[in-house]
Amino acid sequence: MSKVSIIMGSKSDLKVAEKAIAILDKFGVQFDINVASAHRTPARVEELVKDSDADVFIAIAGLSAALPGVVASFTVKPVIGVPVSGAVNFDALLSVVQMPPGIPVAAVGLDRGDNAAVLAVEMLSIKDESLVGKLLDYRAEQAAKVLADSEEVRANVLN
Ligand code: RP5
Repeated sequence: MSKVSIIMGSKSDLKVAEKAIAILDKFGVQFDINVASAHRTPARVEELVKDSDADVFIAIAGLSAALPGVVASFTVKPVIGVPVSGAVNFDALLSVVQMPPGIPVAAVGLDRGDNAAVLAVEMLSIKDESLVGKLLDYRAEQAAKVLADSEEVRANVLN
């Protein structure tokens, strides 16, 4: 049983998906992953979304990135859209963010598969208390890294 369904518009989006996978693995959250394109295989997208038992979808796409919005059209579960960077960048970003009223997609930044996964874990933590502690530990890890980085920079620059 998957808690999160990751759908990529193309195999070429895998590097961005891997950032999400690393976070989901870290939190021990089960996921499924597929390649399906809103433009090239729309029926497959519909099938994947309607057959899924996941609680949250992460849809990753570049260029005219219709995928997150199309995924959202087939479910009332939350959909997190990840725009993939390319030659233009605003194409995918605006395609994901500028959804019409009534069919929202929670957009993260360009290539931010990691943030999409953290947001998915935060959503799941509403019903799964065990994830709350893990999220707080993750925040503490990040704070410790900033402090360590500061000490390292000061040691290198001020001596
Ligand atoms: C989008 O077009 C995909 O999500 C990908 O980011 C981009 C390019 O796809 P490929 O030509 O690499 O398959 O649909």
